Amino acid sequence: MKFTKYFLWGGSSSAPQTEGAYNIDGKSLTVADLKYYELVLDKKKTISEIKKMTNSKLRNALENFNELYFPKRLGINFYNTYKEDIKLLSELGINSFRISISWARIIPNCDDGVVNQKGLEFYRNVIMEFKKYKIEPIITLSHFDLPFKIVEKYGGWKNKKVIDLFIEYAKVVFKEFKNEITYWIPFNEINAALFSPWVGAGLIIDNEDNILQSSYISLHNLFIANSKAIKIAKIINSNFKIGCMIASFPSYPINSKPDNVILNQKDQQLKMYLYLDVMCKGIYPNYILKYWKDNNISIDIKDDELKIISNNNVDFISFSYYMTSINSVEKTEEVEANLITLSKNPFLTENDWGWQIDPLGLRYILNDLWDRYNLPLLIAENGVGFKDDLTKDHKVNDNYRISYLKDHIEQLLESIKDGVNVFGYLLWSPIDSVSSVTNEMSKRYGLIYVDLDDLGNGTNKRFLKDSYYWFKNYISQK
Ligand code: BGP
Repeated sequence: MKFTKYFLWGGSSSAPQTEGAYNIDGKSLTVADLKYYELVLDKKKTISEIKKMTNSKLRNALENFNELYFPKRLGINFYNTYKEDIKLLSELGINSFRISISWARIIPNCDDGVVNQKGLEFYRNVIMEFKKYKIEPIITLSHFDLPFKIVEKYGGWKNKKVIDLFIEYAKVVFKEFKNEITYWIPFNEINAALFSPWVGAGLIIDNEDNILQSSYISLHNLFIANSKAIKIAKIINSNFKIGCMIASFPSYPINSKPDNVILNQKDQQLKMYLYLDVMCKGIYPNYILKYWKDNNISIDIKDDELKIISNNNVDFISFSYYMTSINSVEKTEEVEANLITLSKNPFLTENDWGWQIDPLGLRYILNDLWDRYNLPLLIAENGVGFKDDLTKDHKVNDNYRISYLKDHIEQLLESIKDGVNVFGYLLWSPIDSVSSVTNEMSKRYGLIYVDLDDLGNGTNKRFLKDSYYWFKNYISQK
């Protein structure tokens, strides 16, 4: 059995992790531009500490604006190298690529309606460059780079006014690219609002009396924005396909003890199903209403907002898949994943960051989501971070990455045989970029090596890893 010729083989990236040029051609600051490289100050910093934004960290970032190192301001300089990079991507043989557009490039002041033509021009050039090679661009409108002005002036996504500001931005982009783009994803990993409130919702942790409540309020506003974006998108072009995107955290009960099984079920509701139930079915399920009540969380949800959510659901589901975890009522060994802390499964191996490798988990989540929602599925991110060694003759022997990808793609194929409707597989990420959470370069996902280190030193040249040749050959036979 083969993949159909329409299957999207591609890659994924984000503006803050690749573009650089953070203050060029009219772009304003984003929440990503204010994350300095904390591991250089303290190697022992945990992911949970790094991902949080506090007032003292923000002050430090603003007061030492030019002294501290902020990796996402440089990215991999894609703003200037996109032509060469897209050429290398085209030679890989892929037919789709997911990029994100930075709101701060399009409407830098966020609330004055002034559209920055240079921002639009950059993305038009990038989109046309992909199209030149017959690579279908897939667009995310917000990938962990909320404009900082939204934080300063409105306090982040917990403020309902942000919904309309986002819709103004979305409208500009939908109209501009109404003939070029089919697939749109309004928000990357929308569940990050709960698990990583700075990048997901623009919340400063110590400004909130009840961060859990503020995160759920923000999430509700994100859901309204998602539905309003769908509504407006379909008016602009009824052929647009709009998808939601979550970070998937599939998990297994540690054993068949009923307490563990029910714990696992509750865990999956809060980590994954809630977001999909709202964006795919248009309802707030009872389990979340009960959870809010039990935890004294009060959210002002208006009837007309529920109506918007219920009337405007997504066309497809996209998700990132990196690892699975387990649930147990007893304490077990843990690992910090990109957004949350997860319990380790003793049957799995792991990468240098302790992220567990579970190809079968991909088949499991694909079947699970298809059975539950019956919507086409797109794997928007899958890959693994490793430390790579560049040899003197500029090669990277990354058999570990090849094994990872091969095993995952085999399970993807199994899920298609199971009857799952999955229409694409996007690698995170074909080209090395700055890590989303830890802001380091040495956590490399690419098939293309970028010669930059954690402090931005290096030639910034690109070199092809062994996995590049392997992947190219592999997909050409699929
Ligand atoms: C997801 C993000 C990506 C990506 C990935 C890997 O949460 O959507 O932007 O970076 O995680 O995480 P990291 O780069 O921190 O290893």
